[in-house]
Amino acid sequence: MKTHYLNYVAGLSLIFLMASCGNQGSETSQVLGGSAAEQAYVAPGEYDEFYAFMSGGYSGQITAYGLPSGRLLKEIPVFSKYPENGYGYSEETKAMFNTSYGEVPWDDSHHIELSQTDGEFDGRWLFVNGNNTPRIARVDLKTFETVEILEIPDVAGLHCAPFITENSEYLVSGTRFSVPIPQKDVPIDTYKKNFKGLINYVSVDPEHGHMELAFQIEMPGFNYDLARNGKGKSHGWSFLTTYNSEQEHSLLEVNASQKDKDLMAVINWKKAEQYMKEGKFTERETSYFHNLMNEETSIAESEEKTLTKILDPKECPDMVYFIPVPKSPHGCDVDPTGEYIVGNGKLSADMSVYSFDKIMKAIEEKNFDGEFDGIPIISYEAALDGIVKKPGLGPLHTEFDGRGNAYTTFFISSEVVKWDVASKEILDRQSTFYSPGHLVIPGGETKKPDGKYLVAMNKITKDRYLPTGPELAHSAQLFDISGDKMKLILDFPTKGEPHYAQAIAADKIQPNSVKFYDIENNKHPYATLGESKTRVERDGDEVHVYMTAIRSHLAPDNIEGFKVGDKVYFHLTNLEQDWDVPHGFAIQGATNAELLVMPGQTRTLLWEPKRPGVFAFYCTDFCSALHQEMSGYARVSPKGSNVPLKWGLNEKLRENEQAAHDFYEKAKQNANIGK
Ligand code: RUQ
Ligand code: CUA
Repeated sequence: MKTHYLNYVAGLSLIFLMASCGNQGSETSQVLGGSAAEQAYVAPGEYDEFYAFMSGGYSGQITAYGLPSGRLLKEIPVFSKYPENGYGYSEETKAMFNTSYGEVPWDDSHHIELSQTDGEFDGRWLFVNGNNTPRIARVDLKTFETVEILEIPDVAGLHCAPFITENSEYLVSGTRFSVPIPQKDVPIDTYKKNFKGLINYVSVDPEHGHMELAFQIEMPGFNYDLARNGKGKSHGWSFLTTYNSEQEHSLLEVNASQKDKDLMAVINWKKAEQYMKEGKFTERETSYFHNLMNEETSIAESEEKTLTKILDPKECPDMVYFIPVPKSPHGCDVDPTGEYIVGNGKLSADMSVYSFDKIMKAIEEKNFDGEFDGIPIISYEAALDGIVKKPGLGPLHTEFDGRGNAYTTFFISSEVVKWDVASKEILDRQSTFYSPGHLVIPGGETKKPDGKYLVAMNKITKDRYLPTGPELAHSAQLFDISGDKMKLILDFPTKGEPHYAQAIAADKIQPNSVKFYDIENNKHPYATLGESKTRVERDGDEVHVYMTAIRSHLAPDNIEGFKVGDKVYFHLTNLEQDWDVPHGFAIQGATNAELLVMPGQTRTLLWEPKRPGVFAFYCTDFCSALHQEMSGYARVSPKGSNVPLKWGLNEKLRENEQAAHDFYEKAKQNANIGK
């Protein structure tokens, strides 16, 4: 018996292992014709038509690419500290990493969701989940900076997140792992009795984008995997796939794959709102952090919250239902009309497509097939619209082109398959190299997809690029989907392990992009708004340096009177009011990182000098022809010494504003030669 069981385990693993190498060989050196290359070509100086925002997976970050060129435009740090610009190291950004577990410098980010208005991307914000220490982050698309992180309490592995509703009312977020709630010390084999899963509704303030945990729904202890919200006619409903309806806690690979069907949760969130208004919730004590960048001071502020509101489906009838989905479902996607919901069973030979109208009818007629924990299970046949027969192996995710077609990735058979949503007929299939996870079509999850391109995000790279040791960059593949057949037009490497991406027309973001921060609005308490105000102040062991940067000098640039054991705070204000002129700041012996300060912004680096001497500091960003001159010295004396504080650029300039002005004008002219 035991051997038999183990063989079964080995067999299953093999299917997935084989997937990764299945397509190697014959097709790998497919040569692209000239016309294909032209389609992805964006000439020097030209802009791309779309932004694609890719999650970083285990990098915890987001990258922005241009489509169709596949050019990397920017890496946006979100959940991981980023010494490249001081995010998470500067005093202003440290609080973004606060959680109920203390400072957490990393996470695993999977799903990008762009804000929507009336079911279309509006280009305002971008949300992304942190899996490991459950959190949701918001990036402001005016500045491409992370401005808010909200922790989600009492969940584990926030994979099923942060799926947005059609007017950005909520970010729906389910727990991947069920856990004891509230957390307690219990034997793991009491799973069935003690473990529960929470589905979280995080509201988004329509004006400022601020997130708040509105309510949590306490669900049976399954694994909640992915979700989508209804749109148009199905607006007000959420659909979430689950696996492990077996409620096993070990060797899930086998034990959570026993049942023929798992369950998709169907939630009427308008009903949930009504129950919230009626006060049908219970409050639970917990702890979670809300970190928000103060727009005026540009300093992250952190607040611990201690209460959540829970809705129990047993007390709230007509709020939650289940529908059976064949075999370990993963993706769950709603078409642009809001009528069709695609449930992809990873181990199922077919794909089930459900009809929203039929689901509503089944609910009305109470066409149920029993219940689970008091939650009615809608009859599979009653909810089903139709089946896509033998589309491929290992279906994962589906997006839509707005012309009635769906595109699904198949991990095991390593392909993208195009099919007709209404007729379920398969129209085309193209290999990907290799084993795609998610795919993205610009606007492909909205009411109005821009069905021109499709990007498959592949999990395995193997022989697609020059080898770079054991680890290869993950590959993305761009297809032209404007014709009947999909056409591969570009391969490009990505950063981290992109799970999902969303792409949006550039003209929804580009006009609002901030070029520099208005220094008039800089309300940072340690800002130095003008070089005449630069100074150094001591308060016990703390020393505050009010420093400015403008091409091509830091002021002050000679500082004496630091002592071993001091905590020196360099508050650097970049006085530039021009696009693309950040200044950097680095000092020898700093054990954190550098600062990269945007024009008009103030950022602070803590330096704790460890030994006496004279230490150089300098600007790290090649900002002008005289960038190399942009440097200075800090003199450190032994602890207890009485060397007085002294600083300057040039004493004469500090006293005489006109002389200073002339000097800087001249300096600017010199510096601009090189820019
Ligand atoms: S998942 S590769 Cu983390 Cu969205 Cu399916
Ligand atoms: Cu400022 Cu280089």
